[in-house]
Amino acid sequence: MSGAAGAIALSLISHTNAGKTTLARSLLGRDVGEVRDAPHVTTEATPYPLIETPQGDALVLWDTPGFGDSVRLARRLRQQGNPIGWFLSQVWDRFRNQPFYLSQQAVRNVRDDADVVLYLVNASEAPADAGYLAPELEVLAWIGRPVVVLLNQTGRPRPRAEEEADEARWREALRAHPLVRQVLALDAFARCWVQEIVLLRALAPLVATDKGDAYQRLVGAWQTRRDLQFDQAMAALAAPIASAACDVERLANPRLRDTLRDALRSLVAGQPEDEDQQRAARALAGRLDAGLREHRAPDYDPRPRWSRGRRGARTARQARADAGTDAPGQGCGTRRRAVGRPVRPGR
Ligand SMILES: Nc1nc2c(ncn2[C@@H]2O[C@H](COP(=O)(O)OP(=O)(O)O)[C@@H](O)[C@H]2O)c(=O)[nH]1
Ligand SMILES: [Mg+2]
Repeated sequence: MSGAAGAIALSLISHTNAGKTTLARSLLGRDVGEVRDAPHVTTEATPYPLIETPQGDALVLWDTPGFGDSVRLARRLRQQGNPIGWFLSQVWDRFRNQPFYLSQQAVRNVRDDADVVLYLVNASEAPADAGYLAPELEVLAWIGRPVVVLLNQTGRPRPRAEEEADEARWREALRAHPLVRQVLALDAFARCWVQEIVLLRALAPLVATDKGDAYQRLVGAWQTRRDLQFDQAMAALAAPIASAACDVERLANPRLRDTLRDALRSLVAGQPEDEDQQRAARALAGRLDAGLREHRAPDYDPRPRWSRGRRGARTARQARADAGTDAPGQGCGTRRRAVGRPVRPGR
């Protein structure tokens, strides 16, 4: 291993329309490329920086056009002594031979740039129904980069046992392909952010030894970034909730002031609630809602913190101060408002 700065590239590959660009957007936290439910929407391989370190390391995510017409592609390649060399040397017409033209871009990207291939499959279908699977893995095997299969389109989170059964089914179906080193669930829509670090750690043994130190630094930087985002999100939630806990809404009839809790119980029991209490509850809920929107976490800045100068040194508290909001716990009383008719003294 070496301590020198390193660049590591992950290539998103799949059959066209499996969700590569969507997953790239989830991982990058911004809208890149074009997403559409149609084949061949992405037409070129594009690199996006995922994370960098102060030492100059860079982790890059490539979004690619992926494969089209895979069965015919593998059949044509099988006829060649040097399938990948032959395929890349051909000039495919961009319009008449679009699936081959775009597959060529994906193949070139894997051969020239990828350290590890992230190969997506549409896990809403059974492995046996995925006719593209065997030919595409055959093409990837000819290139020879390590492959991690990501189960995409898994749908809403389900009981863990069901998800594990799905993973086991795909692992079994992929057992015959030694280039597949891992099978992990990572749905672009339903994924939990904790899964990202699981994925990055799973890639560590697949990265070339001379890039190992750089990769470890990048994984550490990713974890730090996510921890910071988590803290910001918690602070953004805590402040308005603390304000709401101390908020007051005065009722028009002071005799009812102390009966709000009883009224809510009545409501649960199906009895009509007092109109003024309803108004008060709506006002409190409205202010909590406005507070949550107002206190939202500062927009995420994808640049590494060390490269952001003074702005990068902002803490969550400063960010809230910039937005003119209170830190959690400091809002009690300061944002208290009395809406509605004032209470007369002595009542
Ligand atoms: N349900 C579901 N749909 C997805 C997911 N990922 C992508 N899609 C949909 O699949 C279609 C193709 O996605 P896209 O990212 O353009 O695929 P690409 O051709 O592989 O880049 C779009 O309609 C996406 O909304 C996913 O994780 N779950
Ligand atoms: Mg795409």
